[in-house]
Formats: sequence, structure tokens, C-alpha cells
Amino acid sequence: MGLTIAQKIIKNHLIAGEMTAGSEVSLRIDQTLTQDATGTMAYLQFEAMDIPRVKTELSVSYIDHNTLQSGFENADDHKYLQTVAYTHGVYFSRPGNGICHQLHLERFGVPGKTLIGSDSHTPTCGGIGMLAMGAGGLDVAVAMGGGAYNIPMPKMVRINLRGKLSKGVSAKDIILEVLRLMTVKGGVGKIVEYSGEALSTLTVPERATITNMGAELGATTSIFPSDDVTRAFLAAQGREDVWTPLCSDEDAVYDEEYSIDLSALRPLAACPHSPDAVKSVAEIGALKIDQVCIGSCTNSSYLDLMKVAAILKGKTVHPNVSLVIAPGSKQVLSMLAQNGALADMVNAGARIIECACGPCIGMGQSPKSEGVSLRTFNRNFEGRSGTQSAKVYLVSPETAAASALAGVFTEADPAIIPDIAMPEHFYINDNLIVAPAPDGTDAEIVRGPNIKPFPLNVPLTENLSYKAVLKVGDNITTDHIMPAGSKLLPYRSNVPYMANFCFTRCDEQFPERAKQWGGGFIIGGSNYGQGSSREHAALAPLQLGIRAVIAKSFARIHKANLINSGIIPLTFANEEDYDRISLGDSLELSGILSSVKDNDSCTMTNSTTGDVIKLELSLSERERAVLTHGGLINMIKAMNK
Ligand code: MIC
Ligand code: SF4
Repeated sequence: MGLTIAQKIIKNHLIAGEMTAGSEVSLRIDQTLTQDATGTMAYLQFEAMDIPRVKTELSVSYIDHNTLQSGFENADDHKYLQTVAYTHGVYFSRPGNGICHQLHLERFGVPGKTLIGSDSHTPTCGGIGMLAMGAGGLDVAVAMGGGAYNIPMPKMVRINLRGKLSKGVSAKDIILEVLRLMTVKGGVGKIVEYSGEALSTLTVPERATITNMGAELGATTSIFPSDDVTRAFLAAQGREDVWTPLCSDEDAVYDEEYSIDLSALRPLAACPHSPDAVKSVAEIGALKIDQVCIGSCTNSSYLDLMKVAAILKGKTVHPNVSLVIAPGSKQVLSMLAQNGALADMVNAGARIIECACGPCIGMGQSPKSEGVSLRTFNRNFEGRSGTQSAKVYLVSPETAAASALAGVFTEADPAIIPDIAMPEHFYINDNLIVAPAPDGTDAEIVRGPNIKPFPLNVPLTENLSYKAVLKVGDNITTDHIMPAGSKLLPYRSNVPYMANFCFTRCDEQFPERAKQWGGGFIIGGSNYGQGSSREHAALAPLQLGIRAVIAKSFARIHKANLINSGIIPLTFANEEDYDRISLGDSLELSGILSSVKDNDSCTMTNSTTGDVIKLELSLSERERAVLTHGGLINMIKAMNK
């Protein structure tokens, strides 16, 4: 039987496990990336492992999230990240160089290799045929130390693209259409591969928009073949030598297939507050808008911003709209500056901000109260922009630019969108990448006062009796669990402080209640923990004494983070039992240690109501051991004794 693209890469990197969907596979990881919001924790964990130098082929630490620096905290963390990278063999991308995913695609990604990153949008490099996955910081730390990365073997989905995009319709509209078809939980446990006659019409930056936002499907990753288009992109980046061809076998077998006719696609938008609440721009109509933000790891490439500049050229942004543009990388910004496109944007009234995540993660540029904000980003979760009442729509760069001029939702006029060709040579200057110290150098690692020890769980005991300290609904995101934004992101190295804000978007009293009740269990709906890879969404609950989360289903990365923290993820055998638990009920998991060790199910007694509820445990042997030890760090420590 033939293999899919992802199966070929998995086969080449398989350390242990069977390649049958659902069973755990251990993969050798060639490259890792971290960013500054998750990186401090990852390197603290790496240091705790006592390994002098990373064992990967390449590891890069990027600064792109926490660049507002309204206090000493971020600057201190940046210094720590720079010095820890230098000492342990990690390349360091200085602030100002750009967004990790854009940069990794431009400068480091290699077709056919494996990459994990402590950021959920790491699949961006799937745009050049890399098996690139988001992971918790601890899993990245383990991979840097030469350990395997473990995932349930995903099912394979094929999306066949035919036809050709019309002018004014772009790659963003393709992924929005996929989200409409599959929803934010439709990709859980799956890898999405793109194929079909239309591939030759999609450049690498366009492909990367699609694989980037595949994260919003909950997919393990998304991937394109490595073909002549990939080769041309790598050649233009001066890296043709790393190109290898890679495609699926003709008789490869897929578990699910979709087909999209690009010629029939119209400009789309994801409406508040979910990336899968997709409508056409025409359907939304001439809705008045207050803000437009263009950038993020989804849509900030040279090609995207050249189209934006062409739409803005010679015009003025509508007086009621604030237009903000953040180019994805120094390379993009330099090229726009060199060819005059930057001047077209500035003259039209665009507010140019640094090459970083910025407004995407609520780092500045929060919209006004009740404001309507059009963004070329990938997430529009409630409150993520920093304004709880704002309504964020996710659109393509073309729709964003045209709407910024009109002051209302507008499709871009195809007549004014130029054909922007892929440059034959991108402007290359890697002067903001700092190489690590030669092996054996004894350099100082600088730690600021913002860095506090992270919480550790205790080994699992036979019985756990706690109250339901929080009950939430479906599709809870990691932004609900551990909000980000300019006020909290600076404390990513200070879990005890962050924990005071855990779940406050859903229930302001939660942190206080958890402390008073001495911890507890959380009851969740389906797709619990979707979104970011931030392990803070597990560490903050751990800090507050959460011992188990009982949900209808879990998002992949968050489930792994819970297990790494020693918090037990349990699912309801019958989803209706969710209704038999209320906030404050006393719950007993008796015999949980034995169940975690070798059972796929267990029962929980609701002592408040007398109900006995059947729960399921879907765990690999390795995960059972991690939970028994009370988390991965405890297990590593026990093994090293
Ligand atoms: C995000 O887009 O939510 C982030 C911020 O990039 C996160 C990582 C983080 O929380 O630091 C992600 O996507 O994993
Ligand atoms: Fe940064 Fe936004 Fe991309 Fe996350 S989604 S990496 S915050 S640009």
C-alpha cells in the first residue's frame, strides 16, 4: 500500500510505535523552534534536564510575542533567552527580525524533516513539505535534549484543490473554506494534506497561509508536497540546496477526502468569535468597521503585503478606521522599503508596527469598545484582542485593505489587484540571527527577577476526592484558560502570578475559589483546550491544585500538556453525564491510580447526587507512566536517580 506525504516522513523518523491511526508513535525530531512567550519555560525545563548542548540538527529561539516591553519583565526574559540559547547551542533570532513561523519558513525549514515548536502555528512550515507540529514547551525541551516526540498516529485527510483562484480571492479564503467544511474540531487527530491540479498555482507563502491556519482545525499538522514551486521558493531564499522532492504515492490511502473548486470561491470572513464561523463577505454586507490589522504569521508575507500596498496606493484610509500593518519579517519589511511599497502604505495612512505578533496576541492595538475589527490573523476568540466587547472578523489581506479604504466590509476590486510574481531573489540578510557559542564555552546565563520556579505535581495516589471547582461549555480555548495580552504575557515566566488570572474570562471567582477549596476537578465540554500550545494553560491550573479535567473531548496539544503536568484528562463515556455534575459537587475518583496504570475506563461517584459516572482514559503506556509519576519532570527525575 502506498504512503501519504506525512506517512513517508513519519516512517523515516519512527523510533517506536505502530503506524496505525490512534496508537502512539515516537518520532525523531530534526529541528525545534521556540518563541519568547513559551520559550522561557521551555529553556528552564531544558536546563532542569542537565543536558549541556541541544542534540537536534537545528534549534532556534525567536523573540516575537513579548515585544511591547512596558516593564522590565520582557526585556529580562529576552536576555535570559539570548544567554541560555548562546550557552546551549541554540540559534537566537533577535527582536525585530520577525515572527517565528514566517522566519522559519524563509530561513530554516527543510522539506522532509521534522520540526516541533512551542507554538501551535508551527505547521506553517508544512507549506514547504516539512512535518511541522505545535507542542508544549516541555515536549520541545525533551526534543532539544534528543528525546522523541510522541503523538497518536494521525488519520490522513486529503483536500483536493482544483480550478484557479479569481483575482481578489486568496489563500486565506481557501483555509476559511476548509474551516467552514471541517470546523474547529474537525481536524483533531488528523493530518491534512493538499493535492490536486491547483497546487502549481499556489506559491509557498500562499501554501503557508493554509498550513498555518490548519491549526484552527485542531489538526496535528497540514502539509503540501515539496515540488517545483517549493524549489523555486527555496532558490529565491538562497537555499535551493536543501530542497528534495516529496509527494504522496498514487495508491496512498486517505481516511477522509474533500475537494474544493478554487474558481468558485468568493472572499470569506470568519465571524466573531470562532475561526469556523465563516460567511462570505457579500453575505455580511456593508458592515461598518473601526479597525483593520494586517499581519500575523498567517498573512504577512511579501506577496500579501505587496497586494495590500497596491490596493492602498494613492488612496487614504477611511477616517473612521485605524489601519495597522505588521510585516512578518525584516526581509519582508526591507523589500517593501526598497521597492517603495512601504511609502504607499504610509502615505495612505497605515500605522506600521514592528515585525512581530503584536495585535494578534493582544500586544497593543486593542479595538475600541464594541469595535468591529477586521484582521488577517488566524484567531478571533472573544477578548483575545484585549477588548472583551470587540467583534473580530478574520479576512484576507485583499479584503482587509479594501475595507480599510471603504470604512465598511468590502470585497477588493479585482481590477486594482496586480499580479505579484514571486521574487526570483528575496533580500537576504541574516544579521539578526545570533549563532550559539562553540561547544564547551562557559558563558553566563542571565536571569531576571521575573523568573520564578514553575509548579510540580505530586505522584498520583489511589483515590482523589475533590469538588467540581469549575464547569465550562464546549470549545473552551487556551485563551479562556490562561489569557494572554499585554498585561499578562510579561508574566509567562511567573506561573504563581499568572494563576491569579486563570479562567477569569469565564468566571472571575475561579482562582480564589480553587485556592479556598484546596484545588479540585474541572468539568469541560467538547474540544476542551483548543487553540494555543501554551503549557501555562496546564501549569496555572496545576498551581491552583487542579488534579483532573473531565471533559467531553480534548484538543491534542492541550491534552499532552495536561499529562505532562500530571493532571488527568478524562472523558465521559456517555456525554449526557456532563449534565449530572454541577459546580461545587463532591466527586470521588476511587482507584484512579490503578485505572491510570492499566485501564481504559474508571468510575467517578458524585457524592452530592449519588450518581455513578463512567469515565474513559485514552492513554498510551508512556502517558500512563507520566501521570503515575505526577508529570513528566517528576518522571525524568525519578528515572535519573
Ligand atoms: C497564539 O497564537 O495563541 C500564541 C500566542 O502564538 C500561542 C503561543 C502562546 O500562547 O505563547 C500559540 O499559538 O501556541
Ligand atoms: Fe504570533 Fe499570532 Fe502567529 Fe500566535 S498566531 S504566533 S500570536 S502571529
